[in-house]
Amino acid sequence: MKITLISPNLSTSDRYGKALGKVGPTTEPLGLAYLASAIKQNRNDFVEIIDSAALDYGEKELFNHLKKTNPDIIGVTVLTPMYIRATETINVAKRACPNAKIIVGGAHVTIFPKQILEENEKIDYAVIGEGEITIIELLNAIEKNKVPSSIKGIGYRNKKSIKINQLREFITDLDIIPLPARKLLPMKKYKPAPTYYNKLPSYIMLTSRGCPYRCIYCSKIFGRTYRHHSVKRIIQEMDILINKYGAKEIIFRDDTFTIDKKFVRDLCNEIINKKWKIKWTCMTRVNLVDENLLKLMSKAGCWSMHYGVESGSQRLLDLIQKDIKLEQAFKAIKWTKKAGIDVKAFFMLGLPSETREDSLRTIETMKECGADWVQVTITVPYPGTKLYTLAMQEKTLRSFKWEDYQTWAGWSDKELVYVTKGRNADDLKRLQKRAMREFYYRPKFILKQLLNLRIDNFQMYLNGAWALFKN
Ligand code: B12
Ligand code: SF4
Repeated sequence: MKITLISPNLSTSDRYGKALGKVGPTTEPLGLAYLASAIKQNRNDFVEIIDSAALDYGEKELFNHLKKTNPDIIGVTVLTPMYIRATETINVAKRACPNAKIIVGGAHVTIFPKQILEENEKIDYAVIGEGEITIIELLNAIEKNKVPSSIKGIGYRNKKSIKINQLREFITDLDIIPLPARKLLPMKKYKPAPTYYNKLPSYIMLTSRGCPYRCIYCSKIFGRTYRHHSVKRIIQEMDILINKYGAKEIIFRDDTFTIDKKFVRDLCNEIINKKWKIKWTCMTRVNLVDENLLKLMSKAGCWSMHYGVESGSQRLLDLIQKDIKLEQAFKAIKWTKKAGIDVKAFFMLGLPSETREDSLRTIETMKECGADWVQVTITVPYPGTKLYTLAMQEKTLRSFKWEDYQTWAGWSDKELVYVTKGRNADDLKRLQKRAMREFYYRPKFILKQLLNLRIDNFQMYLNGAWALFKN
């Protein structure tokens, strides 16, 4: 069969507004690359990936492309804010290839499999959760014209009714999944956000899936059980990124990179043994690092760590079940800096019951915590999270238009999806900009960046500074 997997074109200006959109990231849709390699390993199909955002495909380009390939199966990945773009993509796909079967998957489908099938008759199958095993079983069934009633982890139409099958267990041994098929992606087109890299090419990679923590705003589509690849397999993937794609940097996009410290130590030691010049960054929690681990990570090439600090109010940290203390955050940032690693801290404004004073406290904490970079987003209750349930109960959700579910609304003309009681949307939007300006326009910050300035990062800083200035 011929299979085309598509990531819809939700552009950076759609996501971050016009000014910030210019420096927004275009990164690899790894989920589709994992699916493609699983299909290639198990079946003799032709598989291609269209990353519409990276290729900047409009409807015309997508239509012409699909008309030419004429696939039997079209798979579309869907995150919540790209739902409308995914619907447009499916409409174009059906116009170009009326007989193709449409399969959808991704976070939004995992949360709403039934609704999606109800809302869009053009969709034949919804894949729930991890897709690598499910897609093979589903393709086998489609090829044999069988009703997929016994395939775990799918939703489908049976005559006039919609069936949601039993859920599939998460994959325990991640190494059984083949390496993602990056050769099907336009690798030269990818560029992370400015604060995620120093040198290009910089590519994303995952070492694990799942997170045992319970933050109420998080869509944990890969469950609570943490699973990681073997060090051998990770080194093999890094080797490909470095030697085949010329990566100068790697961004480990795991939800929580240092859950298993022994594993991270083993990985760092192996990277050091390799004597690679590769630099890398990762994301983790402030309660999951210590001084020795950070020193080793620095020695292995880690140049930047990203921590979710979220709020300057301990009351709010407890309320969102972040399970960290503010002092822990300050300590972790201090240790990280001491180990020679830059820190980027994530903060949220507009948490449930957050007062204006709390917001201002968060902005002060941003400046006091010692981070080199910060990211300040406005709270969005994504469906499937505890926060979404809470907002539904409180009746504080203001929009069910999924395209509004963006955390950078302060930078665009988008409506805020959620405003906690007693707060005002315009004020929250203003505070999001003010937070960034107050942090990045400090003389201390500017001086440090001027001292760090090199030809290869000059443009990056210029773009970032211009985006802030214009707003
Ligand atoms: C890297 C990343 C990004 C990158 C983009 C990556 C990309 N190009 O896809 C950047 C930084 C740009 C990004 C941005 C955003 N992200 Co993000 N991101 C991630 C992250 C950390 C990893 C994604 C990944 O590669 N996963 C690994 C692969 C294997 O998983 P996957 O893509 O889900 O694919 C698997 C299955 O879902 C399924 N599947 C997926 N698609 C399909 C399609 C078919 C046909 C089939 C059969 C199966 C299938 O099979 C795949 C293999 O198992 C995830 C968290 C996570 N752990 O997944 C969050 C996550 C996906 N992001 C999230 C969010 C909220 C956002 C933003 C909206 C945030 C914002 N600023 O507003 C934006 C939206 C961007 C957009 N394009 O719409 C949420 C999604 C919630 C939701 N309801 O949609 C997640 C789950 C984080 C979280 N824990 O809450 N993100
Ligand atoms: S926000 Fe991070 S630490 Fe919290 S549950 Fe989600 S992945 Fe885990």
